[in-house]
Amino acid sequence: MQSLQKFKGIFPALVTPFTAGDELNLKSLRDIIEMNLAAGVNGFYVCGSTGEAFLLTDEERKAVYETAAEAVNGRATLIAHVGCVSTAQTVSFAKYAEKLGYDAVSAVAPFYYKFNFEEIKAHYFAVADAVSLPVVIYNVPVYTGVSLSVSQASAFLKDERFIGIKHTSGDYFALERFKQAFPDKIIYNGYDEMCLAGLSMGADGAIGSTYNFMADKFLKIRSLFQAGKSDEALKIQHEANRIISIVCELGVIPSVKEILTQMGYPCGDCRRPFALLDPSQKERLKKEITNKL
Ligand code: MN9
Repeated sequence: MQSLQKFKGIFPALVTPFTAGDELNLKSLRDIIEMNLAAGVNGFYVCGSTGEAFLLTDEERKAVYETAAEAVNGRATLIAHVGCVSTAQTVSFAKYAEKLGYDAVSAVAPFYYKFNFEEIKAHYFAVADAVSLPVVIYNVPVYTGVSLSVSQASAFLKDERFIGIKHTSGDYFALERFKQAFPDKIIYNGYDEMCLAGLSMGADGAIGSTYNFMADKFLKIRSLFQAGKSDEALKIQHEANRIISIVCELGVIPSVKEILTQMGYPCGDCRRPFALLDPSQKERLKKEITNKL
């Protein structure tokens, strides 16, 4: 089997910055990528939930894939999240990512219509059949309503084209079972606030929203964990979780974008229906997070 080493580690789920006029701010996107490369991240997850994928037009989504690929230029691993409700659209984004030289594609389960597992399976296999890139399943029950069981995950992982799962769930029993059943595959922890829990149950890496602005903390958590220093890793997780509590209270994506804006990477607002942060909330993020980073 191909070496999956390059898929391990800490991957920011990139935000999609907008201008004040609600256009893509591709300069900020490049700058955020550069700042994270300097921090030492292992790769990026492009156009995921954090990237407001479902609030972008097809053209915008393609422009984000394109800009990220150009900006990274082989210096880190790139995973394109190509998930859509429609199989044809998902396949078309996957082909686009392949053309741009991405290392893998990933997709949420098709959502909204409560598709049955056979339908979901056919959706993912259509992607795997259409491109020669490896596929990472994105298990995110909180958004899709689809929670993959270990036997369902096996339907994918036993096929070598499926190289892993991004598991955004508090079910660490399932994470541990995925990894135990498929030790050679890549399991990503999804919830940043439980990164250390994921690593300790066998995760090979983590993909997350807050890594956009504090990847350094999670790179340290991972290396301390690998060095057997879980107690020190937990201290950093506590520091991160002070921040994540506030971010979750005010809204994850709007807060992550506001913190980046305060750091000098203008990200604009999230797209409606996301609510705007008010000035007092922005002030709180500055005082309690940005000024203390
Ligand atoms: O990509 C993100 N999960 C979701 C992973 O968007 C559902 C996480 O990074 C969370 O935003 C974060 C805050 O709960 O852990």
